[in-house]
Amino acid sequence: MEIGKGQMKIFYTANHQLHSPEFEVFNGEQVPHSEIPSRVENILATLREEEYELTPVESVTNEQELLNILTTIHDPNYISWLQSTHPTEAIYPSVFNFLNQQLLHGHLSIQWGNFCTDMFTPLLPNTWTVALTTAQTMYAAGQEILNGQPNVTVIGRPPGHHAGRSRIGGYCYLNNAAIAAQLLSEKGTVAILDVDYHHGNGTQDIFYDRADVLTCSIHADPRRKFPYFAGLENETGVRAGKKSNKNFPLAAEITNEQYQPVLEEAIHWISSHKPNFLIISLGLDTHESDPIADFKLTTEYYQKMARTLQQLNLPTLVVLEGGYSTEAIGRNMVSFLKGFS
Ligand code: OKP
Ligand code: ZN
Repeated sequence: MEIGKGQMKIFYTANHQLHSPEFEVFNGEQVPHSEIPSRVENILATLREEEYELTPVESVTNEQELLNILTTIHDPNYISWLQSTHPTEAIYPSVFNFLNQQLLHGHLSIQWGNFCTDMFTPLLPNTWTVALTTAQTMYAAGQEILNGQPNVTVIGRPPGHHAGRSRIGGYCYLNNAAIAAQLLSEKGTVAILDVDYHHGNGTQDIFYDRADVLTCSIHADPRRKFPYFAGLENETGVRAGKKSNKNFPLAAEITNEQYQPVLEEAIHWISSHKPNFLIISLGLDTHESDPIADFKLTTEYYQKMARTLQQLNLPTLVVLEGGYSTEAIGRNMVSFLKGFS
């Protein structure tokens, strides 16, 4: 057994393949969707080859508790609409709501535009079922942490960090990291560090006015990359959450050597707030081979990244966000997990 395997419990969603978007719309054109089942299948196959023990979460066993958490972190109107709407085909938004009214009427492509911010995030017949299973997996992972397991990883889809309180997008529907953060926040202060290539705007939005959940994101500068409308340094939180958000926007083609000091600065910022729990939004789209991103991190670097995160010496819950090289994603995940000891 590899060092660290016993210290790390790994959960995965058993039904993720039921959510399989075919295309996204960019500038009026249909392009193949990036957030596809083979991402997670590649990770699971590689982990099995490496003899990691994997625990599937098959069904939703805490639905009421989950809904309580989901309606705390998200707009209850969004959650009840998502739960009760049963599309029979893929729904893409046609018109976006730009005010705060909750007028829900018309074709589902109009209703979806009430909650959705882009044309990359279709609502599919099984989206709710799969997203809720991933939510259950996050709940189970959070409970493991509360029961004293030092490190837990969740391999699931769809990702969550672009899902905000009442506006979602970027392939995300329910904010997975926020689900665990909300659960853990009942027992202490939580820090969420988002190392996905893209800014974690949804996570930032949900906790922007709260001091009990710190949010920190290292990402491509939004002046040139998705989500475009958030992720600058001057977004630091409001009201009770003043100074509880920290953003590190970065230039293109960042290397291991350039990334490492930024990661250390992020860790320093987190440790100065003395949190009790750490959640890592792990996007593997920072890898040099990623087809939609342009950082230059190497497979070996993820091990160093994990070791660096361990300097915080906190119970740690890792959740998969992005990562679109369906060849390299499994190796990158194994490299990251090897950094835990
Ligand atoms: C989700 B996650 C490429 C456009 C991509 C959406 C990116 C969503 C990233 N055709 N735009 O943070 O990895
Ligand atoms: Zn990403």
